Amino acid sequence: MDELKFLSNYRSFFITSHLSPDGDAIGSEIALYFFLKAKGKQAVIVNDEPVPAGYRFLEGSEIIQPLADFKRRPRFRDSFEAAVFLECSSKYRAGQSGKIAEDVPILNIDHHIDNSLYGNVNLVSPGVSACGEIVHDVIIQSGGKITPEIASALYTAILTDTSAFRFNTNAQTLRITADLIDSGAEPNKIVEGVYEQVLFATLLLLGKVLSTIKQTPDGYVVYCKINRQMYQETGTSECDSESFIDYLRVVENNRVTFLLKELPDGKTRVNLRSKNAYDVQKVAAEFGGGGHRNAAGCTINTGLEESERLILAEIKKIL
Ligand SMILES: [Mn+2]
Repeated sequence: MDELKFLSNYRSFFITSHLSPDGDAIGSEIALYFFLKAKGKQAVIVNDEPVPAGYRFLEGSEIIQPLADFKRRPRFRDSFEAAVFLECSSKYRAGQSGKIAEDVPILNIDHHIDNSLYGNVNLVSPGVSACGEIVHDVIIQSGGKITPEIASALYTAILTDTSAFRFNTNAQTLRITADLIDSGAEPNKIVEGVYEQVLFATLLLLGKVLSTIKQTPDGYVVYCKINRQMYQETGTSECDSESFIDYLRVVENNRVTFLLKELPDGKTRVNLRSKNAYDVQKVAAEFGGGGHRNAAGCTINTGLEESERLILAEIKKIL
């Protein structure tokens, strides 16, 4: 198998993932890192941004270097022979960290349906719940051992990408998850680490955001907006609102939910979720974004109000 050959052939690896890293990005990176180290390889994990607070409880999260730190190393460009991009549908998703690894052979491991197959080796499985599932399979197929640290990292990846096993979950997802528990992942500890360390200020922000909730007259579309003032008033930032979309998904009879976030440059970030066959990836793609059928995102070059109008018009086409 090409990906196994890739990981055996080179001695030193640059591991990275997408901007605004989530649990799948961080968990997959850490698991791959420990696996490569156990094989006697050199590896670094470099992301543009620091590890979000919710994943710092994971063993191995301290290894992840912000790009600025990595660049301070002497001859940092010569410190790796190959790169592994995790969870990046295009190499641009990895931001500046991805640029550093452009000239070395790339292994692209992902589960996004719109992956552009930019790697020298591409391991893309759109059907699986999380990139962490693919990393799990790679480790098993290489005869590697799932240590407790790897198990915890992969459990976190799958837990978060399925919103705690609420969607994208099938029997194989749960079989892998069961294996991870057998290998030392502690579900209670991980749930507490990921979901139950919410800052008080984040709930203050949630209160403001939920007060903007709207639905279309047919009830099919439910959405909220976040403006810059809400962050300022509560002392929070974008990353604190990551899970807010999940609160909208529970509204009865909804087909599509979205969250509009005003960015510092006045553009609007849109997080989209949908039920069943309603394909929000198509909606996101209209604005140059991407993702999966039931979870996607894009950035629109206008303010909140105009973006609301534009996105509602596109959603109408898929209902
Ligand atoms: Mn993912």
